[in-house]
Amino acid sequence: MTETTGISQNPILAVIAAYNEDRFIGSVVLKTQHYVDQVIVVDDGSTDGTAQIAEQAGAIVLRHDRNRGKAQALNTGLGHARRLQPRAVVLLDADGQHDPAAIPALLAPVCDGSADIVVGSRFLGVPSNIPRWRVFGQRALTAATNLASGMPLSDSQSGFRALSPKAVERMVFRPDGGFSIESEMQFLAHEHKLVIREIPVVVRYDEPPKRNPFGHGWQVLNGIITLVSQHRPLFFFGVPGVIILALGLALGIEVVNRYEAHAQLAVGYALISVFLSLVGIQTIFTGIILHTIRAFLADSRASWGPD
Ligand SMILES: Nc1nc2c(ncn2[C@@H]2O[C@H](COP(=O)(O)OP(=O)(O)OP(=O)(O)O)[C@@H](O)[C@H]2O)c(=O)[nH]1
Ligand SMILES: [Mg+2]
Repeated sequence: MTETTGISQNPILAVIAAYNEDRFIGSVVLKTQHYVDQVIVVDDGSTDGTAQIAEQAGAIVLRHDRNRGKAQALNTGLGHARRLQPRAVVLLDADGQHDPAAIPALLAPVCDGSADIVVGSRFLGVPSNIPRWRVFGQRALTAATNLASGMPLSDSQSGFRALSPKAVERMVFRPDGGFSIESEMQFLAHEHKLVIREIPVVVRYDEPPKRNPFGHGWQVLNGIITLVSQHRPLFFFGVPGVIILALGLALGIEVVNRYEAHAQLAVGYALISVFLSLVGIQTIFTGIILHTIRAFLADSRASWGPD
């Protein structure tokens, strides 16, 4: 038994980040409790009755004094979960879009040790009532995350997931990560060589979107760009560097061809060619240096940190 909760050792936990979800949180907690040992709700500075209702429904409620965003809410929730040494953690949304009845299927690969992260995918052949334009946005963000992280999934933006203890240990998000945390998980999984599997889930889209979807999409995309610059600097700097260098060299070849044809040096083109080539080389080297520093830091962390 763990002293803090009175629940059996290595419990299965659910962590739910909630912001002003008093219409749904009660039923989400009650339904989720059927499938896990304990539900943890992180109330992120809600101004409605979210915290009280979640507590009455039987959840452990952790409260932020003000709205800090989903990334910090999940850091708080997973931090608490870690102290309870769970054998698995389920993440789901507080607004009733995820069906808790899918939790056993989501947990199965984690509990049998075949996956560290199981993602409930909306795009594996089981249709949900998702508006088409939202599917387009979700697929675009998935394509960007897959390309940037180097780890392909059919649905990178699903918040319905199960995590193994190893994944729970590794999932510490950038505090300003906001709604790009699902993408960040993909980067962290790639970096820490975690095994990800997907299973099909059905989600409900009965309500209109709560936030401007374009603003939301832009925020996630911005997050992905920051993530790729931090997690994969060689890719982030190397690809544009090679393109700029190739442009510079192509222009250089053109300058040489013109000189051979007209015995006259195209000074302007020659200067642009040299400039582009230098910028390209500089950018590639920036990527190589940052990549090397990152690898060095990762090595020293690995030799000092847990496994
Ligand atoms: N901690 C925290 N959680 C939030 C915040 N905004 C939303 N959430 C929670 O994050 C989950 C997903 O947020 P939603 O607003 O439903 O995002 P979505 O599902 O992509 O968009 P919708 O289709 O509009 O529902 C829900 O459980 C929300 O309560 C926030 O500012 N902080
Ligand atoms: Mg939602």
